[in-house]
Amino acid sequence: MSFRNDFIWGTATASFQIEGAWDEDGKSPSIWDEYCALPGKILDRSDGKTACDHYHRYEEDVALMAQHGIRNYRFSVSWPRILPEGTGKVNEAGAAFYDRLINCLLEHGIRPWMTVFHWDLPACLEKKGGWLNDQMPDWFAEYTGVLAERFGDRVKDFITINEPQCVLGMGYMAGIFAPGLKLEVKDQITAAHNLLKSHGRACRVLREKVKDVRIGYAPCAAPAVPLDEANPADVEAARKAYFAAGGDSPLFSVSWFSDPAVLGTYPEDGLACFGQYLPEGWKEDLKEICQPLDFYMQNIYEGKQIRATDGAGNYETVPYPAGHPRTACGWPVTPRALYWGPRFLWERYRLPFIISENGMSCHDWVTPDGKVHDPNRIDYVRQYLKELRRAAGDGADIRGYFYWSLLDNFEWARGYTERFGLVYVDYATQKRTPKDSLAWYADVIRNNGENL
Ligand code: GCO
Repeated sequence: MSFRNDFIWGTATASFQIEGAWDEDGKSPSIWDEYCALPGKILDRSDGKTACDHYHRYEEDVALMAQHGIRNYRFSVSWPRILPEGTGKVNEAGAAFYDRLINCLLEHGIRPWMTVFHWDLPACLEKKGGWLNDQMPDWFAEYTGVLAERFGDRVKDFITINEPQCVLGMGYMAGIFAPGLKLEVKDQITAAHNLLKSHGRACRVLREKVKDVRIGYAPCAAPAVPLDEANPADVEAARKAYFAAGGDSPLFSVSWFSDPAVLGTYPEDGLACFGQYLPEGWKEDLKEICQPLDFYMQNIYEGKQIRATDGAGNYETVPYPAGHPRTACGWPVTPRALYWGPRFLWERYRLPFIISENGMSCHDWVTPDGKVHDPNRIDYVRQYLKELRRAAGDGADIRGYFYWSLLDNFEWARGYTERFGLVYVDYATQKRTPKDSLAWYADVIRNNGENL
């Protein structure tokens, strides 16, 4: 089995994690700028003030992609760089940076994939309530409209929101991501509904303003994987677990954030638990939330093993055994997640599917030969891609794969302690060193995955 001839091979980054220039050329603070300044929030007490200095070094980074045959690049826009007040006046210097970046990508034959929102909300909007404010869909639509008008002549692929589960689950419930809130479930549901309305509004704006636009949406998950693939009960149990939305909160659910956007309904089990908290008129809102999508995407790094416990649809999660392979940040290596996740998602949503993020953190460093040898990353990606290809072979409409990430970068609350990049970044000198995995990935792209 091969990947499609037009398979989309790419790499992904995010504005706050690589750009730096946190207060340059008119950019206002994001919630992550403010969160990093709070004591004890970031593991190594770092911040995104400089990050990979991509704001100034983008040409070098684009050239690295071009030299390795990478033809698709997923990046996000910093909302407070474009609209320092959240809405209203456009910061021309901020818009000019993205013009330069997009033009540079196109000059190198690289297709830009623009993520509208990857967590760096303008702090001034959070001060007005952020996702809890019912005006957020209007603010989000206005921001998206600026991106469409300014860049839609050259950018045709947009992703509305990256990982709604982390935006709200980590930022508004667990309180370990910016802005560090721990809201009650009613407010969680309000925020999630506003986020879904924002997604829908953004889709409509992009359809109206960008000719030939293609729109994606990128939730995340740790897919449920049947312990025994040959046991239909385990497969059914895994499918049920993957789309479950009940329990204490739906903010880490796949279906709570995806069913409304793709199917135009909230999941029944979630409604049974949380429907009481939905705002007046929520059913009507679903018409605005559910907009045509060209791609359903998901960020997948690991999976959880599920076993049926009886014939009545009950199941349990089976922990990985002691010593199971794990990445540098402790995530279990589970290649089958890239078979079962895409397969279950294709069966439920019937949309062309793209892995918007997959990759691993390794304990990388530059060795005396001046190189960075990362055989674990190569083997991880090889194994995961073979499973993704198996899913395609079994009928799922798999369209593409974006490796996370092009560069080592700011890993949110873990600061710079994790290195996910295909390119090593020495943060003291900003020197880039391509890792062995970058040349390997270039070869995979050249052969369209035939040589895995
Ligand atoms: C996410 C984010 C990325 C992370 C990456 C590694 O999926 O959490 O989209 O910004 O850096 O996934 O955790």
